[in-house]
Amino acid sequence: MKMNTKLIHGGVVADPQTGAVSVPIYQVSTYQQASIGQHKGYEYSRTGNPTRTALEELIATLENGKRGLAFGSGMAAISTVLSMFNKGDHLVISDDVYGGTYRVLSQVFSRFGLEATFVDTSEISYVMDAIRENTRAIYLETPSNPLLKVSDIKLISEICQAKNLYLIVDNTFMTPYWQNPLDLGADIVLHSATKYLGGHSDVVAGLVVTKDEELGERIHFLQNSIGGVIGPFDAWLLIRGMKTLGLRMRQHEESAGQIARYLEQHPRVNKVYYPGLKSHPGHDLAKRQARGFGGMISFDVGSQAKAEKVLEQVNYFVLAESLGAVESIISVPARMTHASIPAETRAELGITDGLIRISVGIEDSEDLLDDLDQALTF
Ligand code: P1T
Repeated sequence: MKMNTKLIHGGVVADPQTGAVSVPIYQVSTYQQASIGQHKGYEYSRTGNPTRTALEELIATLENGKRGLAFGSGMAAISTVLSMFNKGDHLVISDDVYGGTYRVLSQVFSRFGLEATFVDTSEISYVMDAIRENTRAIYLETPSNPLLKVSDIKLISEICQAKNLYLIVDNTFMTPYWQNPLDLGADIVLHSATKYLGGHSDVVAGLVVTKDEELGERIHFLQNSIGGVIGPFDAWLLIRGMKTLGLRMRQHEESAGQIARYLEQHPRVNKVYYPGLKSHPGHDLAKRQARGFGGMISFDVGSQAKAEKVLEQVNYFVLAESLGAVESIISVPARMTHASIPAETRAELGITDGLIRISVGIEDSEDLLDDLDQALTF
């Protein structure tokens, strides 16, 4: 099955009871047992729910993995995966990750003794140097949020294999439509499904896919123990959204390419970060390991005041947190999604106060270009 066919048919079969083509929303918390322990595969909806199962099978198919698991948010998915580790374990993680991932590691899991070193994982020597005796996993976000740095999944997976480490990849920006980290050697892939997978700014959700059953069982144990599961209605909304992922991703990318090229030659823009640009240091690697470049662009206009001016002047770009929706979204990461990263660290990373991040929607690209053109007049 090819990708667009998988999006329609993967994991989602007609309801055996009625033949309903759309997976029913099993809005139920518990299931009748014929006698103790005798049930039809479901006993309690934290442990499993048929609507959730359809979604979990769909994402496992899309990511070429063995087991899919669905959560109430991307952070619930990430936190559950991080709960695999023990006190005294150590992770090497991309320095340019979503602010919430940085926060949960530096302010929550650190209290339980999980150590983390944040490095630029697009530089392989930094990854090697950060590995310690107690390192258990490498965690990549590629392309990263918000600077779109590209890390070499295959090369890092070889390091992980040699050193017996797990490789975890946050594939939110690419989605399985463009990139399949498990095929490149990762053990676990995770998503904020709130973004492109849902695609319509109407659901908060997270997904995990494991390479093998054993890891899947371990994470299911943690999912059931911790309890951050997705509800049936949100699972259904995601399945519905994901059917059009291919159509949306192609449009996001086509418009993003046009906009990135426009921004690159704009005199008021100091720097553009988009892996699809030949000038991007990760361009060749992105071409090798992914089938597309995605719809996220960051660009630097030089100061907070100038960034604010752009944000005030745009009409079609919605000023908001989040990304990956049909509507274009604009934000200033330093003061929004990445505010929980200390200012000093942000400055070192290049997440300046003048850095603007756009999630290119599926509106007509001419309108988006005109909108940016009239907004870049500070
Ligand atoms: O928001 P939530 O569904 O809990 O997902 C967290 C998350 C995980 N990974 C990546 C790469 C993300 O971008 C996010 C959430 N990001 C935003 C809300 C944002 O605007 O960047």
